[in-house]
Amino acid sequence: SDGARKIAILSVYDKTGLLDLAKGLVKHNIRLLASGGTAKLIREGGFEVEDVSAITKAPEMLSGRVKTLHPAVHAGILARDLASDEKDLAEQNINKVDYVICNLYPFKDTVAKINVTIPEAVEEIDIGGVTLIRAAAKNHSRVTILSDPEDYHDFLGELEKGEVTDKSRQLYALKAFSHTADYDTAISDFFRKQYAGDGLHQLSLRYGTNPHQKPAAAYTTEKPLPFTVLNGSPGYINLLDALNAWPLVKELSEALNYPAAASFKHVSPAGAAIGVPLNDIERKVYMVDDIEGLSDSSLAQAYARARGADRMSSFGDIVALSHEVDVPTAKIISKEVSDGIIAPAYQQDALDILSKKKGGKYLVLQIDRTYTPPAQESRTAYGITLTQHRNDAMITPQNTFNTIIVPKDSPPLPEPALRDLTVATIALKFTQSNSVCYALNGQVIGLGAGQQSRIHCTRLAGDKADNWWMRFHSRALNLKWKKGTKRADKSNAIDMLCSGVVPSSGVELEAWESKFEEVPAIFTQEERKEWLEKLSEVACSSDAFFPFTDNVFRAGRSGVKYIAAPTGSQNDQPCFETAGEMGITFVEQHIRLFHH
Ligand code: 93A
Repeated sequence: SDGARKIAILSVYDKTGLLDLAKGLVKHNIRLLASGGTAKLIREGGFEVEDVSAITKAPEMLSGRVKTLHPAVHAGILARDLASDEKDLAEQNINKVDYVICNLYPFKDTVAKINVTIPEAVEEIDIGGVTLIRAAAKNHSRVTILSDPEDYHDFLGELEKGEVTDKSRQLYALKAFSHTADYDTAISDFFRKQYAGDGLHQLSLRYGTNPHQKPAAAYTTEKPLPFTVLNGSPGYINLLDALNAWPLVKELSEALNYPAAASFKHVSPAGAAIGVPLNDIERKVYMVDDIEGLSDSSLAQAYARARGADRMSSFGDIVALSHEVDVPTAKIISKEVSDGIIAPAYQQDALDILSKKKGGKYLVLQIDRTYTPPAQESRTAYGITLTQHRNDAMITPQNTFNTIIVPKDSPPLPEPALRDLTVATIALKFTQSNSVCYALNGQVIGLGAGQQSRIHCTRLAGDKADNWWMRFHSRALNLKWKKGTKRADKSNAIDMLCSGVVPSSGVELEAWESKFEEVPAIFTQEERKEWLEKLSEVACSSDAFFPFTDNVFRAGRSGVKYIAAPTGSQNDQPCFETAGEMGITFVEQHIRLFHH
């Protein structure tokens, strides 16, 4: 036998560089075995090569579906330098294979063609090649696997020097494993589209972030999608909103043992709340005083609060609710401009109300409340895959806010403060960073999201909290609207009044005034100051430490009495001292909560 001669098996679809490689192998007295087309080309190039069938003693069959699939090939590749393996080979008269050169049928190119049929795609599913590659890569401690023609040159260089190093075989194996993984992903992607049907494992989306970003889809690989579409059809940003809003309300509801709601826009909450009962003034400010059955629905009150926090930002929101959606909640939503909803269940009557919204196109998603995402999450940015452990740190009133730094020897936080810090902090966990959130009465009252500097978050959130509170001023409560003024126009006009941006003259003033039967006086500086001083007991949370004392000062101006923030800034001490001087309780929150 010529057992001493090393053996290479070649089976390549892409025949680039094949002859140069064959030449190099032959030069080193390596015995070449190749599948049909590969052997033919090498032979025509003038190099000595045998057909794989020389060792399998079986012809290629089924029009090429079985070429290299044979124990003579795979035992030869997989055998280790073990006595028992040697014995097995000897009994079957099989020689060890030392080099495998293989690349696969062009499945990706084939399915990229328009109108490709399933039988055409099926024929491009490489079986024997993948098996060659996997077997050789598995046994890389002995076998070299070349799956990329670009590696031939360096490989021949190594052969020339003597032997292929362990390191090279490892890297070739790694490339081989990545190659087959990528190949299998392409196959499963194709069949998911063909067979999964819309909704089970994948969902076609109208478009991506923008209308020109097509095609777009959402999918899972192993388990089915954890939500179903009960009405409408989701867009890409709708899903980003829904899949951030749902875990927020789930966590909030579990942390505080209350139904919870969130109102999302552009992947950050505009509001989030638990169902603390509403008083009459709140009902009016949140425009829900006409909702039947509101007092009996904690969930409806949670949404009224979430939507009421920042009505401007909530325009066209994605709603998330922690509990089964009832009729009062659906009625509130039906009056608002909203894009969609995600919840674990719907009462039939509530679903009927929602399904009529937006001319029947209102998006209604039902999420499996038992769904837990995998621990590891990945995404790509500019073609690069980034992967990390999911942020599964839980924020709870019991465990998160125990380290009170200021005042010294402070008693434990009062229940409402603990509740509101929990609301603010869980909201931040699902808000684009940087972020700062103010909360009161079990709801967000001001949230500053996505600012590059912390003080801008603190100001933005503070200004929103101020604006929210101005809406409770008797003047804002008793506006005389012109008949037919729409809800959204009312919210816009109130926002201008409350944030003090009504111009003193011109068409913009006229436009604003046209909404009223009786034009309200704008707030003077003094009126504003006097009213804002009444805002107190506010909780404020920050997704990372305060770099400067300006944040503490700004928070204090909007009635903040409790601050929770991570520490670690050079200015921690001055921040603590400032809080102490302002009568603010400063709680160390140990987990940084950036979110992107
Ligand atoms: O249809 S296969 O999955 N059956 C096989 O046994 C097999 N062995 C190698 N295709 C198989 N191959 C593939 O054939 C290789 O991955 C390579 O892409 C191609 C090379 O065929 P040929 O040498 O006939 O050009």
